[in-house]
Amino acid sequence: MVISADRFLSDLEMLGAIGWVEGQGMDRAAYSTQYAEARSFVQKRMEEGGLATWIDGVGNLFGRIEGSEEGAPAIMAGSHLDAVPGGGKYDGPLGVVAALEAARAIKEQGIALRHPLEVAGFIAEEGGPLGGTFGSRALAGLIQELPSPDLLARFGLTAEGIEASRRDGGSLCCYLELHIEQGSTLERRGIPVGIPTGIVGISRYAVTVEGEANHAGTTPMKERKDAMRAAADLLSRWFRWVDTRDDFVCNVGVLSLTPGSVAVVPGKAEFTLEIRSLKDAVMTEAADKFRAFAADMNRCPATVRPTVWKGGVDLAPELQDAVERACSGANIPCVRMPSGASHDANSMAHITSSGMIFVPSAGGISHSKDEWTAPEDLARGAEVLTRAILEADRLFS
Ligand code: HGY
Ligand code: MN
Ligand code: MN
Repeated sequence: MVISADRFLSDLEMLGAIGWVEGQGMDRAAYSTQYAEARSFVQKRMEEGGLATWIDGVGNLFGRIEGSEEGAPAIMAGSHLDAVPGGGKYDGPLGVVAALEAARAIKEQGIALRHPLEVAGFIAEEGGPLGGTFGSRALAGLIQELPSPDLLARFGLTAEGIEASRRDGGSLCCYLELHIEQGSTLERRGIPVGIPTGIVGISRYAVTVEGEANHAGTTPMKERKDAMRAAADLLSRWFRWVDTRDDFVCNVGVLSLTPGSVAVVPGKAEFTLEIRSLKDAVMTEAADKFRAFAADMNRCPATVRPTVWKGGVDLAPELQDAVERACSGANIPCVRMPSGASHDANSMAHITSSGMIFVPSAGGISHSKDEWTAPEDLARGAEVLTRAILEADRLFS
């Protein structure tokens, strides 16, 4: 092995303890104090490993070791350090700590890289008020619309900081990201490494159903404008249609009622509809179908406001091949597959050749306190990432 598996696993578990709440999972949202503590831990480990470090204008963390070729574009490897509420300890941090271990091992063993190697710990990858993959989208120059002034203030962001975090794609030759699969394909097939060929697109919509708040006891059922019941009716018609398709997935993860009192007929129901597909045209078709259902509401009108659109991306074939060579060099079986989850590699694919590596998720579980991957799978992923970095160093000029 090129890496030190014990050191890598120990760092990953120490990082996983920062923000971990027993019985609940991770509490480490972007820009939280736990996030800052986790980032400081990683930055310190980077510096102990001899990497130069910096934090950019939106809070992304970077570490860097130099290459032998003056002015050569950098290989970047990493992932994100934030977690969904109640999430697991490997979604994101696996890719950051593995990239750090690769850099340390390469430096310690005096392996002469031609290209500089940069380790990225991206911020705000998870869906949230900033739209998800925020840190990597800022780096890739994909933030078309500034967050609102109160969001900027809430997260201590500035327009200047967002602009300053933008990187010229020419300063990179490629990006590699190790990540847990967050699905069950690898486990079911008994294959230890996946090579993603593409990453789904994600679109999200803020849906509002307007009814009329009224007394929950005295208002006759036939006279109610019950926003909750109307939303439930809309969603049951929608999901019946969704079940006739297999080329996209959708989720309603947030729903709120106003005024939200047990004895009041809900006057308003608001929810977030998320649609994902490998094909952007399918996302558009599905959204149009949802809008048609929403337009056909008898007593409680519904509005559908687009809030996020991130198209799907193909991952670089030359990096898929490089990862495959890294696996065969270590006699590790692998399989190419799409990614149903989104990743920072989606942003990075807009400015540089980008590739990913998956390792199995036990039971396919993720975004849950029960997220788990066997230590040998974690270490194997870090080893493949390290070898893929060496392959990339030979591949790119
Ligand atoms: O939601 C996702 O696909 C990713 O885990 N943020
Ligand atoms: Mn992730
Ligand atoms: Mn995630």
